[in-house]
Amino acid sequence: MTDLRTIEGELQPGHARIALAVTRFNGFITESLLNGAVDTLRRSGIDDDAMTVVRVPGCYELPLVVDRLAGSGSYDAVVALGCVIRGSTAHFDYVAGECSRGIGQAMQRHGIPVAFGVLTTDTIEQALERAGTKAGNKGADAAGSALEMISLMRQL
Ligand code: INI
Repeated sequence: MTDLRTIEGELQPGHARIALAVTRFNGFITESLLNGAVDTLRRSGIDDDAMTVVRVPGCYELPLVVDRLAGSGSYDAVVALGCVIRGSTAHFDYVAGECSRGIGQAMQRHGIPVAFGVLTTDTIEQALERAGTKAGNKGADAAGSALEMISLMRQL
């Protein structure tokens, strides 16, 4: 470590309003991502009444909804949760590509943190591993990133 002046976010930013946009597609995975995210937020002191869950058909629709939430002025951060699993066609590439591109654009357009809790995997097994089993819970990780970014942005 250095003695340089350093600014960094913390995981307990105090009061914060958070929207969680979660896809119904691959719901057996995304519900676990949502549970992980909510658990992390609660354990970091976020009240249930400061959280809003918004259900979205699939990852292709996430950017529009995230953009609306991020621009509403009602939230300090948005957590986007979804799961795209590769099939035998190019569909995966279109859905996953538009989803990540659009979510990134929404964050930059509105200037509030949007956490990317979207799994993009080759197999169902890889998705399960990242939804609360042996590779952790990427929904929980995304919620942690949102909290850290809220705290960081308040200092910058
Ligand atoms: N949506 C997902 O969230 N994950 C997927 O894996 C997926 N696949 O593979 O098709 C998926 N497709 C639906 C898409 O997001 C839209 O909801 C649909 O095309 C209607 O616009």
